[in-house]
Amino acid sequence: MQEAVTGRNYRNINVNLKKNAEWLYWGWFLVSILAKCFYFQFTTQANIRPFITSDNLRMLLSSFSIVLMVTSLVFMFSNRKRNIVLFIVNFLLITILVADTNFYRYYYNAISIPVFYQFDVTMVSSVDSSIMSLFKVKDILYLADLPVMIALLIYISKKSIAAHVAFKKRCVAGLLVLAVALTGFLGAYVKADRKSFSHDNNYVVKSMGVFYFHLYDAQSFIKEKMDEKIGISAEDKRSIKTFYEKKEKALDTGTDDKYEGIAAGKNLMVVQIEAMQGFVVNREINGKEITPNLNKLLKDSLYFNNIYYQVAGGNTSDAEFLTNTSLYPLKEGAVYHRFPENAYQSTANILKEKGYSTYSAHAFYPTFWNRNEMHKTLGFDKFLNQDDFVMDDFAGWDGASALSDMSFFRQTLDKIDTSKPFYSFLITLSSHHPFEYFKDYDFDVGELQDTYLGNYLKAANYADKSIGFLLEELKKRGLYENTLLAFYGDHSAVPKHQSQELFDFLGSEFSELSWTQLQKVPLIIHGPGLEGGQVINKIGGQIDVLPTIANLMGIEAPYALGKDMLNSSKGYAVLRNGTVITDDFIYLNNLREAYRPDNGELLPEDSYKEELYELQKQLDISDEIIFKNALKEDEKTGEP
Ligand code: GP9
Ligand code: MN
Repeated sequence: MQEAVTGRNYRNINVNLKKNAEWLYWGWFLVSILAKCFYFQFTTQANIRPFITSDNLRMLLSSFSIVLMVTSLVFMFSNRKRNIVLFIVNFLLITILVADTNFYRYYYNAISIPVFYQFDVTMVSSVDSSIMSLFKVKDILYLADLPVMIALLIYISKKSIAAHVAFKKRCVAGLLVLAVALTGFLGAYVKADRKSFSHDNNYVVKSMGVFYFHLYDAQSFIKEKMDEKIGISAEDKRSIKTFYEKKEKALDTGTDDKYEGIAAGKNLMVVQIEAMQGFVVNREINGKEITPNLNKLLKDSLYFNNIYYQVAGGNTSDAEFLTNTSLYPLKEGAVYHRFPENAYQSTANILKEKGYSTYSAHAFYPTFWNRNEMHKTLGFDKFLNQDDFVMDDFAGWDGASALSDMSFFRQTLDKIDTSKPFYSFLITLSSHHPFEYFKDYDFDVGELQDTYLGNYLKAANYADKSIGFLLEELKKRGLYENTLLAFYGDHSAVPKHQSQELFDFLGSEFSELSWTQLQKVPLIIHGPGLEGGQVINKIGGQIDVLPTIANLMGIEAPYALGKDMLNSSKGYAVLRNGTVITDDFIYLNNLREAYRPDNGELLPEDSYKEELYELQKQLDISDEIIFKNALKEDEKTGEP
C-alpha cells in the first residue's frame, strides 16, 4: 500500500515536473539573478543597509526589467535552442557580476569600457596577487543557482519537453514581455537622480543596478569618442578661459603671496608614497609610532593634514597626473592610457623651460600604467624604471620581483645628475596592497597581527623607514638644504569593504560621512626658508600640489585647476566622484546630501547648492580640457 502511494506520488511529481520544468527553469533564472544583483550591491558596498530603500527598490526594478528584456529576446529563439541560450546568457551575467565584484573591492568601481585600454600582460600579471586576495568564499552565491539550472536543462533536453510554441506566438509573447520590461525600466529611470550620474559611476550602479551601468557606460563612451572627434571650438576656449578667471578671483586673498619664490632656483624632489593614508601619521600602536620618520620631518616642515586624494580608475597614475598637471583624472579609465598624446601643463614641462633636468623614477615595468609614454608627455627627460635598477633587494607587493623602496631610493640618488638644478619625481612601491608580504615584518602591531590592517600598518612602517633613509642620504649628499621636498600619499590603503577593522582601530563609528573624512593623504613640504612645525589644516586635494609648489618655486602654472594652499582665500576639495568637501558643508554624491562638517547635521539644499555646482564644474572643465586636448598650442598664436 505504502509503496503504491509513493509510486503514484512519484508519477504525479514526474508529470507535473514534465509540464512545468521549463517554467521552473526560467523562473529560477529570474529569481536567482535578482538575488545576485541584491547581493552585489552590499558585498561591494555600492550600497549600505537598510536593505529596503528607494535606491534599492529602484535598482531591483531596473535590474529586473533589464533581465526581463534580455529574457524576452531569448524567448524568440527556436524551441530547441532557447533553453540553452538562456543558460549561456545566465553564465555571461554571472561573469559580469563576479568580475565587477572583484574590481569593486579593489578600485571601488565597476569595470567600464575605458578600463580595457589599460590591460596589458604586465599589468594583469602584477595585479594578480591583489585581485586573487579579493575573492571571498561567500561569492559562491554567484554560482549557487547553477546545479539546479543544469539539472533542469538536462531534464528538459533529455525528455524533449520544451514547450512547442509557434514562431509567431513566440514573437508576440516576447514583444509583450519586452513592453512590460520597458515600462518597468522607464518607471525606475525617471525616478533616478540622473544629474548625479555624470560624476559618479558608483551612483549609477547604486541607483539603477550594475547591468544598467554597463549600458550607460557604453553610451557615454560613444559620446566621448564623438566629442573627441569634433575637437575644441572658439566658444569652448572662451568658456574655459572665463572659468579660470572666475576661479582666480574667487580664491584671491587680496594680499601678496606668502612664501612666493622662496625656493626659486632650488632643486625639487617630489615623493609619491604608495598607499600612505593620513590616519597613520602621528599615530601610535602599542606605544610605538607607525611613521616615526615622517613625524620627525613634520617638525621641520609644513604639514597639510586635510588633503583628500582625488584619484579614480587610474589609481596610482591618477595621483601622479593630479600632482603634476593640476587637472582632475577621468571618471573612467586612466588618463595615462587614454590621452597620453595630449599637451599638458606640467611641473616638469615648466621647470625644463627654466633649465632644470627632470627625472621620474619608479622601479617597476616601464609599461605599467603606460608610464613610458606618459612620463615623456609630462616632460620628464628620463624615466628611471625597472630596467635601470639592479634588482638587489626585494620587498612588498610583488615580493619576488619588486625592488624594495630602500634600494630604490639609494640607487635613484646615484643616478641623478646633481650638478645642475633638477626636478625628480619618485614613486614608491613596497607598501602596495595586499600588504601580506609584511606579515612577519618586525613591527609590533599587537592584536592586529595577521590581519589586513595589521599588515598595512607594518607596510606603512616600512615605507616610513625607507623615507628616513632617503632623508639621511639627502643630508649626507648635501641636498637636503637646497631642495624643496614634497611627500604625499597616492590613495587609500583600506578599501571600503574592510572599513570596520579600521573604525575599530580608530575607536570610531562607520558612517558615510566619517568614511569620506578618512579619505585623506598626508602632504608634507620641506624647504629652505620654510618655517617648520606648521600644521596647515586648510582643506585641499592632490590637485593643489602643483600650484602650491609653483608659488614656492616662483614659477607660473596658469592652467592649474587646483589652488595654492598657502595663498587662497578658501579651502575645499572636489573628489572625482562629485563629492565636495568645504569648510561649510560636506556633500556626499552617493547620498546626494550635504552635512555640516562640525556636527554632521543634514543641511538644506539651498544653503550649499550654488557653491556645490560651481565647484563640481571643475570636473567638467577638466574633462573638456582633456577630451578636447585644449592645452595644445595653437600653431599660429603659440597659445593654448
Ligand atoms: C605599479 C604601482 C601600483 O607601478 O604604481 O599601482 P596601483 O595598483 O596602486 O594603482
Ligand atoms: Mn598606488
